[in-house]
Amino acid sequence: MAAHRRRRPWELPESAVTDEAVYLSRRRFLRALGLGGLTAGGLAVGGRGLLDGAWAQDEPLPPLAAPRSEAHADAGRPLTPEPLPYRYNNFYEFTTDKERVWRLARGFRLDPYALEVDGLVERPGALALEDVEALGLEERVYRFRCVEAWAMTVPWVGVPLRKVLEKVGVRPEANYVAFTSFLDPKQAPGQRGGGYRWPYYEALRLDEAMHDLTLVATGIYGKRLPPQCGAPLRLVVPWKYGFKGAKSVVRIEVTRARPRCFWNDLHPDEYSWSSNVEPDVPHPRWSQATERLLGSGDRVPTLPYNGYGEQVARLYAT
Ligand SMILES: Nc1nc2c(c(=O)[nH]1)N[C@H]1C(S)=C(S)[C@@H](COP(=O)(O)O)O[C@H]1N2
Ligand SMILES: [Mo]
Repeated sequence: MAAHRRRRPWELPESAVTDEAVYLSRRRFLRALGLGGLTAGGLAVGGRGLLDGAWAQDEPLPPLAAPRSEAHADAGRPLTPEPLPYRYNNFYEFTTDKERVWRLARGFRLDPYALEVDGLVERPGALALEDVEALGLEERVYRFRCVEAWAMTVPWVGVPLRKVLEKVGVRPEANYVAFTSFLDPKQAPGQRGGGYRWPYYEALRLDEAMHDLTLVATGIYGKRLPPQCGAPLRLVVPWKYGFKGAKSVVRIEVTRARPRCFWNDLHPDEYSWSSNVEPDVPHPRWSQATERLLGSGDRVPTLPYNGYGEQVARLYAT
């Protein structure tokens, strides 16, 4: 078992989790860009274009075009301005400081990459990224809700996980699907200490994994995922808290017994195994009734199942 941590880094003042010099220079950098208030819940940025200076520092991302799914063309909210989801990340393999992930993940590559799919399947094996994408890439705009109460709306490019599972053939005795992220301490400074048990691991029930909304994403905003967003392939489960969406996944295992999950193992009292978005169920240390939009900084009500209840509530009907 990983060491228990009583407080999560996100409740600490930023200066406590960030080298002071870096912290101060970042403040100056953001001030120079005209970015005033950083809030606990997210970057409160007034409008588009403010991050253009920082945006220019990204490595160019190869285009990844896909037809936009009509059913998922509109998530009922404006899209989060493109640079922001590349500048504010949770990816503890690199750092717990959301605003520094992009810098530390720059140049991160899993090469060669293969997605191992095994366990209770008819045809276990390794899939290349192209094998996954050949199953039919589409673009879908989804709302995204982190358990820390910040939220964004982004166009993912990906394939329903169901298509991957159908390709390998799920055996009848299967009940769950487990996801394992990469392990490479040479590239990921956060994996060289910190008391967490790497690699990151997550899981879904089989019916959740087979649900049409559940995506494996290889792109965002019509381009390949940047490293900080979970390149080359991540999971997206829009009705659950963001941490269920494992990044940089290298293995999918279909199982009979219920797999363990990273955050649920660390703090079962704070992060339930299923972690559906439930505005009426407060986190022990904060309310989940509202969320702060990355970009505008507006606080808006959180919806049951993150607004996807019509599609998924039947999975949980007793
Ligand atoms: N491997 C891995 N996957 C992860 C995480 C992580 O630290 N490591 N963080 C999770 C959390 S808490 C969130 S909110 C989302 C953040 O995705 P984003 O940075 O692209 O917004 O990734 C999830 N997947
Ligand atoms: Mo999160």
